[in-house]
Amino acid sequence: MVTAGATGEVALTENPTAVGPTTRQRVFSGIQPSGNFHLGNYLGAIRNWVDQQADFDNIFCIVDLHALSLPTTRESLRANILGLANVLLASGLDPSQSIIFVQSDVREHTELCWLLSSVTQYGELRRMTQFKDKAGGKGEQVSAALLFYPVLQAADILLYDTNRVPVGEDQKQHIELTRDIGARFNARYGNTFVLPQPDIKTAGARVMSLEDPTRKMSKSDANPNATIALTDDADTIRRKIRRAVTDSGSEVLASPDKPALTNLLTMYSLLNGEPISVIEDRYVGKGYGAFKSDLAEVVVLSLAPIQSRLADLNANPEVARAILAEGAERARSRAVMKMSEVRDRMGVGPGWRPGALTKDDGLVHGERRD
Ligand code: AQP
Repeated sequence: MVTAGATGEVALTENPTAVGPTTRQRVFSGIQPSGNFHLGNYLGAIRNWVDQQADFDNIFCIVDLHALSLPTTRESLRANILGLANVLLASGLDPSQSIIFVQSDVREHTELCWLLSSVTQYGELRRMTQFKDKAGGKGEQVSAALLFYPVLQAADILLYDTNRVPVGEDQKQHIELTRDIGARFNARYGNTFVLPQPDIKTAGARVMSLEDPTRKMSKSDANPNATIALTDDADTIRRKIRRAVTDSGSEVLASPDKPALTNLLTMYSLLNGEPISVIEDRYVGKGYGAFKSDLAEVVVLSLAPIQSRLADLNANPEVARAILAEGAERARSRAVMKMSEVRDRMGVGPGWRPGALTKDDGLVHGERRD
């Protein structure tokens, strides 16, 4: 169904009851506080969130529960949560336009995850590429959370009647699974969830490792030279780009047989706004050295303002703490309403008791949470 929104935008929703004609489209996306945020996270996700936040009703979530799917410690998780909040704010997320909160502050995510597991197939989870990649070689030793991760992700998204999920290419399969889970629930229990669309930009959707252009740039890569961290200083960025692998030959061209150069040219183009063809023309006959050294300066200059704001925010952690606390309140008020509807549809919750109050009476979890 297609509806025109109050601000003139076109809303595409498959659950007409959940998003009305005067509502802006809802955007939800999450990011794990699992280490060093890199240029792939920025170009594939965060920058797109910032660029389009004025157009949508946005919810951005620091998904700490997802980060538990790989080994971590209490101290590093806490530090990473605050560090990530500061990265998001320094990159331009604006709490007056977007709800920014920590997943574990809204317990409805985990409750919905369990309820959705009843309409999720084990085979679907086992086939997820990210599970196979991250579990690779570890056999039976990986955490069950790694397998279950996409169900929690489906809960994160469906809980907020999300229309669009801006993500990098690596998350496309998980969003498709979210739609399958939501559709199965709707078929069994009646129209409850909006089925979201992935919002994947053509450029930057998959920034590749500097060490191996067949693998995506990833926080959990053991080799720090494979990624450009958003916190890398200028000399580190220059060194990493200088030693980044290149393809055979010496022409600066983006083509399928030049995956390393294609990756570097894409970064250059996304950061300075020039089309790849213009950049290719500039380096005809100049070789990889000149191109890499200019690319390093483009990256350094692009990250400098973010790093300067990040330094201020890191020195004032109370700013992010207050924003996250307020974001959790706003997210919770929406999640509570939705969970009340979901429990009622499924027949769990207080509805079985004679004379029990219903969601319309404001009763949730057997207690009032207004
Ligand atoms: N290399 C990438 N290129 C483009 N987009 C990327 N994203 C991640 N890597 C790239 C996008 O960043 C958002 C947040 O990702 P995440 O933290 O939830 O987890 P991830 O996708 O698993 O990212 P990482 O960096 O690989 O983290 P680890 O190693 O901890 O798993 C998502 O929108 C993702 O698409």
